[in-house]
Amino acid sequence: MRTMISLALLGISTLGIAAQSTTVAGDRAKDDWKMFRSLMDKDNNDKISQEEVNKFNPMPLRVLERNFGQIDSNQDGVVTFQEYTAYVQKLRAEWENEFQSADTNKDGGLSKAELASTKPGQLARIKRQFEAMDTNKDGKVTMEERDRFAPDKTKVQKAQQERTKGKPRADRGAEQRAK
Ligand SMILES: [Ca+2]
Ligand SMILES: [Ca+2]
Ligand SMILES: [Ca+2]
Repeated sequence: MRTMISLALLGISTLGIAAQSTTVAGDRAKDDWKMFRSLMDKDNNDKISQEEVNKFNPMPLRVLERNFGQIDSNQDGVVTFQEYTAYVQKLRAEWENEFQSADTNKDGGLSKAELASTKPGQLARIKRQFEAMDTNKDGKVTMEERDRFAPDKTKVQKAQQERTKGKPRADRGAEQRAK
């Protein structure tokens, strides 16, 4: 009799856990879905296509997440559009300065030789994707070429997957941080 009761109790509690995890999963999925829809569902049809996922650029979100304190320039705990705009403009100005000081012969473009004499972390994307960015193949990347450049995300992701394949997780973290 006692065994039956405890079995019955066990049954109830297992059911309880199952029901709970279903609810948790359901809630999480609902939250995630809301986010996907607001960020990616461009044609607003309550479906997310592979193309919509590929087109989504998570970079601004990461910038906001990582630099919230800096972007919130008046330190009132909220970021406004004005604060965000000011931050993006500041970043751009810094980047343009970097570009211009790297352009030692002042011809408006960066050659491989000019890039080679900058610090490793500077203008990293141009260094990494020089050939693809130099669309007119004149051996230098201009600001305009860099601005127009939109990498094929699926190719970039594939390349990243190839590079991280078989590596232990710790290494991967280090690589991410080094970027
Ligand atoms: Ca603020
Ligand atoms: Ca130059
Ligand atoms: Ca060029």
